[in-house]
Amino acid sequence: MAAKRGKFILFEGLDRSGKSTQTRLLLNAIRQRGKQAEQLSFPDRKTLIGKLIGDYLRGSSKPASSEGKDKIQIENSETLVDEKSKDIKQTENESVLDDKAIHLLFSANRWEKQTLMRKLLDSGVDLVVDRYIYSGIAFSCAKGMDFDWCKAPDVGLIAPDLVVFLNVNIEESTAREGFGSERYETRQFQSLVLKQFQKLEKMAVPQSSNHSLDVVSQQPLWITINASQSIDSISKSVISYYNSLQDKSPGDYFIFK
Ligand code: Z5A
Ligand code: MG
Repeated sequence: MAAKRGKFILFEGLDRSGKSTQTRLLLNAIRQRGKQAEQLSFPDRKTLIGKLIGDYLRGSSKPASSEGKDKIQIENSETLVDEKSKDIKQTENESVLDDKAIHLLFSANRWEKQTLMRKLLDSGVDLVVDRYIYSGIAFSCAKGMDFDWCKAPDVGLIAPDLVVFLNVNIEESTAREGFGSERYETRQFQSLVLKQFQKLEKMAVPQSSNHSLDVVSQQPLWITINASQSIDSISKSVISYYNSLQDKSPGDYFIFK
C-alpha cells in the first residue's frame, strides 16, 4: 500500500475564539486513534524571529497605525528628528515596528517552519496548526494595508487541507479570560479583523452540506463553525470534518497561491 502523507488542519479566528482549546482537543483525538500528530502555533514565539514578534505584540495595547507618517518623516529628516525628539523617545519605548516590517516577520516565522512541516507531513504525521496565513492577512489588512501586498510573502507556503474558522461573537470573545493584554486586543480592532476574515471566507472553497470534501478544487476547504457553542459540540464537528478529509500522497500539498 502506498504511503500517505499527514493531514494539515488549521484553526483560525479572532482572539479568544477557542483556537488553542480546539487545537489541543483535535490533537488528542487523533493521537487516541494511534495516529501521529503534532501541533504548531503561529506566531512561534520561541524562534529568533518569533521573539521579535512577541516583543512587538506585548509592546503596546493599541494596534499600530497603517499610516506610519511620523515614522517615515523621522527616518528621512534630521530636522524633524530634533524637533520631535520627545515623540521619538516615546515611539522607541512603545517598541513600534513598521506595519510592513512586522507583517514580513510574521510571514518569515511561517517560512522558517516549512522544512519541518514538509518532513512531518511526508512521514505521515498530521499537523494541527493554531493560526497561519489567514491571520497574517486579516490582521494586517485590518490596519488598512493592501490585500495583494499582504498576501504576497506567503505565496508558495504549504497550505492546509482544511481551515476551521471559529466564528465567535465579539462581545463574547472579548469577555473571555485573558483578553486585552496584547497589542491587537481591543474590541474595535477585533471587529476590523473579523471583516477581513469574512472576506477571506468568501474567497475560499465553501463546505459542502454532506461533509464530503471537495477533492477537485485546488484550494483548501474552509469550514466556519459557530464558536459560541459548547467546547464539546465544536470539537465533535471538527472531528467529523477531519474524518472526511481525503488521503493524499507524500509531496502532494495544496500550495498557497
Ligand atoms: N497575528 C498576526 O498579526 N499575524 C500573523 O501572521 C499571526 C498572528 C500568525 C497573537 O496570537 C497575535 O498575533 C494575535 C494575531 C496576531 N493577535 N491578536 N489579537 P496568539 O495566537 O498567540 O494569541 P493567543 O494568546 O493564543 O490567544 P488567542 O489565540 O486569542 O486565544 P484562542 O486560542 O483563540 O482561545 P483559547 O485560548 O482556546 O480560549 C480562550 C479562553 O476561552 C479560555 O479561557 C477557554 O477556556 C475559553 N473558551 C474556549 N472555547 C470556549 C467556548 N466554546 N465557550 C466558552 N469558553 C471557551
Ligand atoms: Mg491561542
